[in-house]
Amino acid sequence: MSRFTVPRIAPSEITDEEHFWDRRTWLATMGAAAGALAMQSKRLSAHAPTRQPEAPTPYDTITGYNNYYEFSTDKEAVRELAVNFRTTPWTVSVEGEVKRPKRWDLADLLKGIPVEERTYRHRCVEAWSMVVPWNGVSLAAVIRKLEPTSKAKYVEFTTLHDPAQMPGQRRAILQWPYVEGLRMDEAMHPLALLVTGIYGRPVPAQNGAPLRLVVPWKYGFKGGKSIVKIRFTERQPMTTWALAAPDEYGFYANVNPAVDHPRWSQASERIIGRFGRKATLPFNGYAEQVASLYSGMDLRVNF
Ligand SMILES: Nc1nc2c(c(=O)[nH]1)N[C@H]1C(S)=C(S)[C@@H](COP(=O)(O)O)O[C@H]1N2
Ligand SMILES: [Mo]
Repeated sequence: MSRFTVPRIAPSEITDEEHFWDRRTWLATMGAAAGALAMQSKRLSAHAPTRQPEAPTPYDTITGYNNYYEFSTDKEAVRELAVNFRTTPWTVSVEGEVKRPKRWDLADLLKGIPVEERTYRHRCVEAWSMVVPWNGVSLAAVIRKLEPTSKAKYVEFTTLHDPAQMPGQRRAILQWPYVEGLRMDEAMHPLALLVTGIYGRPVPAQNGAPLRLVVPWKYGFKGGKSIVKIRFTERQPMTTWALAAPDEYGFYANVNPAVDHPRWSQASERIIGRFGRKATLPFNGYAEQVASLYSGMDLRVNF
């Protein structure tokens, strides 16, 4: 099997986090133009949003404070426990309502799809947030390549199950393997990403190497890590957190300051690596781009 190398930008293009801000424009909240993202990033910078850009969280913080229960429920222990995680070779099995079910080598799955840079706000349901410069491919582009059938209404993402490598899986803290899911129109939204990198470096194991989902208008738990299976379904998939605590973690999980978690408020958030709190925005600040996906839905019921 071929050794998978994470698509990367040229070394000359890699900036350290201190210089990152000088060279980049804020790509996360480009309003109506979101669909065009990376290809037009130069041109769009002339139309930069009026909102104050938020500085990206330092690399060390993003990669040292992780929810990844397959390794540990202690966020600061995951990095150390994941150092030897093997990501090569890596295959992704594509199943269900799709033209050609197939087990893809990761490199082949992503082949021909440009790796983009998207700095997104990242909001955990535990009321903390970060700002992460991700590198990844448009999930919509991957789905178009896979050609789901007309019956496909949802897409399900499954994380690796390997208790030998993942000590957290030796205990039944959650039902393994970890599963997440999106409605097809959510998955096709141009903001949804399959992430392969952070700050221009390959995504580390603790953040979901070699391939993880990122859906910036939803709570972080929708972003399944280390994905080995993508399955298209007619029915709404049963997802790990909804199964573990249906009253606390719904299928939709859109960031919503008006709907509190049963055990705490969602009105504000602690910014990891900084002092103080800030008000949480509807859809994590991406309402302009995504609110129409939910028109006619009661988001208090569909939380
Ligand atoms: N497989 C798997 N994916 C997961 C989780 C997990 O425990 N296992 N935690 C989720 C939660 S609650 C959050 S907030 C994000 C954290 O991603 P990060 O470590 O890159 O910040 O990953 C999500 N994806
Ligand atoms: Mo989370």
